[in-house]
Amino acid sequence: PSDTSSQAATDPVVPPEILDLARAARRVTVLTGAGMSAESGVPTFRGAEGSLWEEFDPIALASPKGWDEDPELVWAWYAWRMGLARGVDPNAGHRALAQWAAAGDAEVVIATQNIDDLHERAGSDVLAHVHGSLFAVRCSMCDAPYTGEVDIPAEPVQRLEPPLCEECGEYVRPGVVWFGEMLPEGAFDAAVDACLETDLVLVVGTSGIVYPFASLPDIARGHGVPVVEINPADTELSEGVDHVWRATAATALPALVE
Ligand code: BV8
Repeated sequence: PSDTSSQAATDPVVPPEILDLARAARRVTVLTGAGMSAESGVPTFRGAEGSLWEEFDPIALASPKGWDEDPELVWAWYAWRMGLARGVDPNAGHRALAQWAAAGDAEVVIATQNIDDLHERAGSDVLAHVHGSLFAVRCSMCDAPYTGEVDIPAEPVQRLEPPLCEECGEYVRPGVVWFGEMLPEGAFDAAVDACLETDLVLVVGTSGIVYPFASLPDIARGHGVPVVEINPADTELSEGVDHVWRATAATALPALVE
C-alpha cells in the first residue's frame, strides 16, 4: 500500500491519490471502529493508554460466560459506558460523513462496530451496527426489548443489579454482541454487500482484530474495490489495503469531504 506515515500522525493534508478516489466515487462504504469515536472522548479498546481492555478483561465483561458468572459486574460496566456515551458529542469526523452524504454527490454507507450512537447523532444513517447497540437493551432470557428507564449511576460502581424484563422478570442485558455470540441477523450480510457494491471502502479507526468484521476490507479488495485505511497507527489491516493515511478520524474526514 502507499504509505503516508512519514507525515505527521494527525496530518490533515489529503494524499492526492485518496482525494482522487473520493472525488470519483459515486458510492462510498465507510467501515468504522472505536477510533472513530476516540476524539469524542470514548475510550478505544486496545492500544492507547486508558483503553478499555487494558483495565478490564474483555472475556470477563463482554462474553456470555462473564454474564452468567457475574451479571451485576457486567451490567455496572455497561451502565458506566452508557453514561459515557450519552455524555459525549459526535466529533468532526462523524459530522463530515453526514455532511458528505447530505451534499448528494456520493451515497455514503456506514457499517460500524461501534455500539454508541454518535454517527446517528451527527445525522448519518447507519446501515449496520454489526456489534449491536449499547442502548438497545433487551431481555437476557426472552429477548423482549426493554422499554423502561435505565438507571445510570453518577459515579462508576463495581456492581449494579440489572433491571428486570417487563415480560418475563429475568435480567435485561445490553443489546451488544459479546465474544462468541452471533452478529445481529442480516447485519454482516448487509455490510458485505455494501463492500461489494461500492466504488471505495474507507476503513476508519479499527485495529482489525475482531472477526468477522475484520474480513470486510479483504472482501472488498477481492472484488476489485479500492480500500483506504485512515488510522494514526499501524493495524492488522494496513498491509492488505491499497492506501494508508496516518491521520485521525476527526482531522482526516473533514479534510477529505471539504
Ligand atoms: C462471531 C461489543 C460467530 C460489546 C465487541 C480466531 C480467529 C478469528 C476469529 C475468532 C478467533 N477466535 C475467536 C474468534 C471470534 C471472535 C473474534 O474475532 N475474536 C478475536 C478477538 C480474535 N469474534 C466473535 O466472537 C464474533 N462473533 O464470530 O460469531 C461464532 C459464534 C459462536 C462460535 C463461533 C463463531 C463477535 C465479536 C463481537 C465482539 N464484541 N464488543 C462491547 O463493546 O462491549 S468487540 C470490541 O472490539 C468492540 O466492540 C469493537 O467494536 C471491536 C473492534 O475493536 P476496534 O473497533 O477495532 O477498536 P480497537 O480499540 O481495537 O482499535 C482502535 C483503533 O482505533 C486502533 O487501531 C487505533 O490506532 C485507532 N485510533 C485511535 N484513535 C484514533 C484511531 N483511529 C482514528 N482516529 C483516532 N482518533
